[in-house]
Amino acid sequence: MRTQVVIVGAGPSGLLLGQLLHKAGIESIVLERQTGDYVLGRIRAGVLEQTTCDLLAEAGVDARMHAEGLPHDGIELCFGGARHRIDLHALTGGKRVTVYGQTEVTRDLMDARAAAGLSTVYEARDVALHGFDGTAPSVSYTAKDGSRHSIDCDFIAGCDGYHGVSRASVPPGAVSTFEKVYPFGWLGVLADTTPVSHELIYSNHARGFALCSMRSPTRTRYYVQCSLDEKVEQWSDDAFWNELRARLDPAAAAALQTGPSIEKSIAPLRSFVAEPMRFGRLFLAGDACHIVPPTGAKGLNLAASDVRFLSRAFMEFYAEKSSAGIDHYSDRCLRRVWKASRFSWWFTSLMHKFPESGAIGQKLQDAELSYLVSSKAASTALAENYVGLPFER
Ligand code: RFL
Ligand code: PHB
Repeated sequence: MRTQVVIVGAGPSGLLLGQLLHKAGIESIVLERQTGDYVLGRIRAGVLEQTTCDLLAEAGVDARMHAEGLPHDGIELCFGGARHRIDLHALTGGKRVTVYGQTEVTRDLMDARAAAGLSTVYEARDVALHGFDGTAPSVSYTAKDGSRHSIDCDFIAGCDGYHGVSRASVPPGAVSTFEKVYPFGWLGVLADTTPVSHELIYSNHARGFALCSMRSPTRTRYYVQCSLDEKVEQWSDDAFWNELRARLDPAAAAALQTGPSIEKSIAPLRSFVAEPMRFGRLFLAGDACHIVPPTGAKGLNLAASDVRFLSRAFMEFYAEKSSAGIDHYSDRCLRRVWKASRFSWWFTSLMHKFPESGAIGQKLQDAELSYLVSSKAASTALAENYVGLPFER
């Protein structure tokens, strides 16, 4: 078998790259370890920056997002028993975010790929990358029926997430990693209830952080900070709702609608960056080379920004015979990655209870939050990062 680009991983990064390349007449094959249903069952991100929406439009998969996505012009910060609105739209000269689940983005991309008759190999086992330090790379895998295959290609795109094979295939001496593991996780619940507010609420509370998000006007996604040793089975629905209610202001607590959970899971929080993002003819994108804690809603958006640079680099290579985009890929991505990592770390540090920082930690957070909502300069800094920084060349 031969194709131009082998894409490892059919998460949002891999599928979006495949779709953009297809639009540009570049062939790809996607290899995914899991089944399609498994990929769709992972409940993850919910907030899309305008630049991510624009890229979905460029890929031709924006119809349902426009019809069903919820434009949000602000977020609310809750602390000291009251909520304070950050007017994203006014503070950024008219920018906003769109609430549309990663599951839906993935479904739209899968549908588009199937409609175009493009090849995705699900349940591909033992994927192995070969020869990416030379000019003739290839990728081998074992198919569902047990047969072994090899695909020759021009480039390999490693879009296989944090635990994938792509980054792990790079010689350890060629990559530098930077990591911070936070001493807590997020317990998330999905439920068919009416959102407590029409905008997202990020709450700093002495009991710990809480976030009220949503997927639609009738489906909520809520999170509470939990300790790392807690197990999801220990959390009944009632215990979750009581804990969430206790971390909200009185008006939100009174308005909170509860119901049976559809999904419940615990996610650890980490900041992680691997540099560089290119190794010869292997390019890493998305969670394969960086993880941000979810507080700033940046993970999926960063994945999309990598894919934007990578798709353009391949288009330049094939259409203009120029390797400039390929040569600049890693630097261009990393500038944005570090800024989003900085923002996600800052917002996480501001909003969570850190077991070791004690009473003074809470007082300092209270002071910063109070400054943040009363200073236009500070609110603007939050807003312009939240909606997504502009692209640099
Ligand atoms: P993914 O989604 O992990 O997909 C990688 C795919 O590669 C496959 N794979 C392999 N395939 C073949 N061979 C192998 N050896 C393979 N190893 C792995 C995997 O099965 C998988 O299908 O990475 P990708 O595509 O880079 O996408 C990244 C996003 O998923 C991630 O950044 C976001 O979900 C992060 N995130 C959020 N991002 C936002 O922008 N906004 C948010 O509001 C937001 N909220 C969140 C989040 C992540 C969360 N969790 C659970 C970590 C909320 C949560 C709770
Ligand atoms: C979500 O809806 O899952 C979500 C929203 C905002 C975040 C993180 C997660 O910051």
